[in-house]
This record gives sequence, C-alpha cells and structure tokens, in this order.
Amino acid sequence: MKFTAAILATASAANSGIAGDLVAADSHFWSNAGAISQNADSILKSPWWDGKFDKAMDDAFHMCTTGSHVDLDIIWECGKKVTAATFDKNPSFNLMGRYAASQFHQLDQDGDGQLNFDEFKRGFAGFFSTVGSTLVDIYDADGNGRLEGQENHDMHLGLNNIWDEFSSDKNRELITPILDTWVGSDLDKNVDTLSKAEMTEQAILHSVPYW
Ligand SMILES: [Ca+2]
Ligand SMILES: [Ca+2]
Repeated sequence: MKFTAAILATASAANSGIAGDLVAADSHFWSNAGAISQNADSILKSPWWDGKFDKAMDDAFHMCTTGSHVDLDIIWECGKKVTAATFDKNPSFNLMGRYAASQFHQLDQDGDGQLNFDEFKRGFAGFFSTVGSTLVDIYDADGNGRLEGQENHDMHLGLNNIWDEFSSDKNRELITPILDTWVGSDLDKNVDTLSKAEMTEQAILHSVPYW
C-alpha cells in the first residue's frame, strides 16, 4: 500500500478524511508487513489457522500459475488481476504485488528466486495477517489491539469512504462482508469486538471469490 502523492491526490477534497486514513494505512501496513512476514510460521501454527485456509491458499496459488512455482513477475500479474476486481479505479494499487516485491527475501526461504507452494502459503498467511492487522490498527484509537464501540463505527465509515473512492462497486458487495466481520467471525468469543485474527480471517474469506 505504497500511496504515492499522485494516488493520494485522487482522494476527493470533499472526503479529506480519506487521505488521512490512507496515510495511516500505509504506515501501519508496511510496519506490520516487516514484522509479520518474518514470523509467518507462527500464523500457520496458530489455533485459528490450523490448516483451515490451506485450500484458499492453494486456490490463490493456482490462480497465479498452472505450474509448481511462482516468481515475482507472476505474483505481480496476479495482483493486478485482484486489483482490477476490487480497487478497479486505482489500477496501480496492486497491494499483493507490492507486498510480494517488498517482502520477497522473507518469502523465498530457500533463496531460489521463486516461491513453491509452501513458501507461497507461508508468505500469503503473512500478507493476509498484515491486511487484517492493518485494518485494526488504523482505527484502534485506544491501542488495545482490537476494535470496539466507536472504533468499529469509525472503521465502517472510513473503509466505506476508501472503497467508494477506489472501487466502482457502489453496492459495496465486496466490502460489506468485511465490515460486518463480527457477524461472520467470532474467534475471540466476543461478538462486539474485532480482533486482528478475525479481520485476517475475513480478509481471506472474502478474497476467495476472486480466486
Ligand atoms: Ca523458493
Ligand atoms: Ca481498541
């Protein structure tokens, strides 16, 4: 989510809150990416993952390639397809491609310049965990690592505004399920709060239709 000045300039003046949200998202995303992709093994071993999303990762891998490996160019092209189906008004967004480019040294564990499926799965567990953590961090005003109360309200408003700016999906069919995360995901057994794991789970579940 490297928001350049040009991308930020596309945020309309009428929605000046969007620019601030994007700056916050950018900062949180890249600091999360660095920390999380180093420790992505721990995500795969966490009780809430426990193989549950291996099929989704396999589908994502095979959306990108019919072969047994992907390289950075392949992931970049894959990310462009995902962007075209989501943030279509911002074709240079390619968050998946930019994540892979910036973290490739962490993802390519055997250093052969490609990702096999296990490296891809570990890497994209890191990617989705980074997305989920960032969605919480932007709106976690009290900094306790989860969203509740007014923070949930602010997250809804903020993400709807960002979505409307960058997607032509005015019915918000793609973003609404993520905003309604607490309905579909209750990993922390508290239906009124949104944890980073819950946001990660929803980010994966609602990406699956594109694969
Ligand atoms: Ca490799
Ligand atoms: Ca909080």
